Order: sequence, then structure tokens, then C-alpha cells
Amino acid sequence: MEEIDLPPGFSRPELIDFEGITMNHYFTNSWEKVQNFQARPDDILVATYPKAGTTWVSYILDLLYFGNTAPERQTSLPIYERVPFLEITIPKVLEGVEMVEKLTTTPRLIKTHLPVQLVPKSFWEQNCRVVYVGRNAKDTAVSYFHFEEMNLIHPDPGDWINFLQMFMDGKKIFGPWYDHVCGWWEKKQTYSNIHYMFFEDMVEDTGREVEHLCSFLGLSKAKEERERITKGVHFDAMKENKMTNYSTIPVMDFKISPFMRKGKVGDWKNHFTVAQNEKFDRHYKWKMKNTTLQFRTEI
Ligand code: PPS
Repeated sequence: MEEIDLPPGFSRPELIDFEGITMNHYFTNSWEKVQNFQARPDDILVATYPKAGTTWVSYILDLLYFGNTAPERQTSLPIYERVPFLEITIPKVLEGVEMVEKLTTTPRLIKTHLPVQLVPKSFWEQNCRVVYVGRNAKDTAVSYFHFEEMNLIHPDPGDWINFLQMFMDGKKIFGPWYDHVCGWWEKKQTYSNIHYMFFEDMVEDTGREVEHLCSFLGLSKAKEERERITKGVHFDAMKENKMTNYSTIPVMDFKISPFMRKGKVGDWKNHFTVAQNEKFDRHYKWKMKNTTLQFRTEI
């Protein structure tokens, strides 16, 4: 990996054990504020394991709610300011709770990667709507690997072999993928205000998924508007768009990898060896043996 100069004050952080999962201090510095966060009944929480399509769904939600009423938002406000990341604290760059509290829009759209058991309780007390996005483990791992290489607030992932083992061991930031997707799936069985989406479905038919999202949110949007949004959130459009491609954030090194990397289902086939795939599948079967949750690794 190419050596780069870190911005002043930044260094790649150490992993820590925190509340039963692996984290680093950028996601735990403001823990008291996060846990005491006061949600409002109309807040919408976008919850995902990292690399599942958070930015894609965040942008769809932003366009559904504010695409017509606030056009200047589209050209001047990066997506991470429109949909703040609740638990992040990078001093002077991103301070999630403060950013949410400064939002003047209704509803407030809020991003989290927290596993379900660590979500501030006010979201449940207020019966907030939650949009959860899941992505198959193999493509998530590949995307997360490239992301850790280029994102300076994550630890150096080492090589792919090392990364994959740590992913399988659940030693990545925000904890095990397996527990995350299953924990939220279980929550959905008792908390009806969760819309559980899949990255693979979005790639297969974005328009259909936008329509389902509208039904969940109780939004009636004309077909033409839904089509306009579907076109605007296409991978190529988001990759070109400075407000959605993260090119304006200082902690990512695009010389290593772009944030909008490939946006595909099945890129894992370009990374896993046959032996790695067999080992992963055996481990996956064991980890996922008690759930009804199913993912597609190809479409
Ligand atoms: S993060 O950092 O956890 O918030 O990342 P997240 O936004 O969840 O996931 C990033 C991956 O989603 C892909 N992406 C898309 N794919 C298809 N179409 C659209 N519009 C789109 N927007 C984002 C992005 O490219 C990352 O996946 P990979 O596989 O790395 O390309």
C-alpha cells in the first residue's frame, strides 16, 4: 500500500474492545452523548453494517424528502452532512451527535452502524422508523477491505488474507457482520417499524426498492418522480457527484481507492481463492445456522 501523509492530528487508530464488540476511539469518544441522544418520533434511522449501501439509501431518502423542496441542498451539502453519522467523532471534522442536533429539517435522517443492542434507547421509545440495509457477507468483506485501506480512521487492514480472517473472527469495527445482520433481523420480528432491505435487491431493481421504501414511509410519489430519483441514485451518477462520492472528506485517500468503488454484486469472486471460499462457506453455515435470514451472493 502507498505511504501517504496523514492530515495533521490524525493517525490510524488501535482497535479496542468496547461493549462486547471491536471498535476504535473515533466511534466511542462521545459514547455518553450517543447513549443519551434524544430521538424524535419522526426521526428516520438508516442502520447498516459498514459497506452495505448506507450512502445509497441515505441519498434515496434525502431525495424522497427534500429533493423538491431544497434544491440548493443537492449542490452544496455533502451527504454526510445531510444524513449525519450518529456515533462518529473526529474532532473538527465530523461530530455526529452535534451534527444531528444542528439539523433543521424534518424528518431528521440519521445514519448508524451500531449493532442493534447498542442503539440509543430513545429511538425505540419514540417508535422511530428504521431502514436497515444488509449486504451479503462476501461482498461486504471485499468492500470493507478496500475501505480500510483508504480510510485513515480505520486501522490498516493488512493483506487480504489477514483481513478476511479478522472479518470471520468478528474483529472488525462494529463487530461481527453475522451478529449485526442477525441482531437487526431478530429485532424486526418484534419491532414493526423496521424496513429490512438488501443491497442485492437494490442492484437488481432500484426502482422497485424505492417503491417499497415509499410504502414503508407512507410517501405517495408519482411514478415519474420515483423514476427521476432512481436515475439520480445510479452508481455512475453518485460516483460523479461530489456531494455523494465522499471526495470532500479529508480522512479518505482516493489515491488508494475511491469510496464509490464498483457497486456490484459478486465482486468477491475477484478476491476469494477457491480454498478461501470453501473455508468461508463452512464457517458461514455454522455462524448462520440459527437464522432464517438469507443473502444472495450473486444475482
Ligand atoms: S459506509 O462507509 O459504510 O457508509 O459505506 P456504504 O455506503 O454502506 O457502502 C459503500 C458501498 O456501496 C456501494 N454503493 C453503490 N453501489 C451501487 N449503486 C450505488 N448507487 C451505490 N452507492 C454506493 C459503494 O460502491 C460501496 O461498495 P463497493 O463494493 O466497495 O463498490
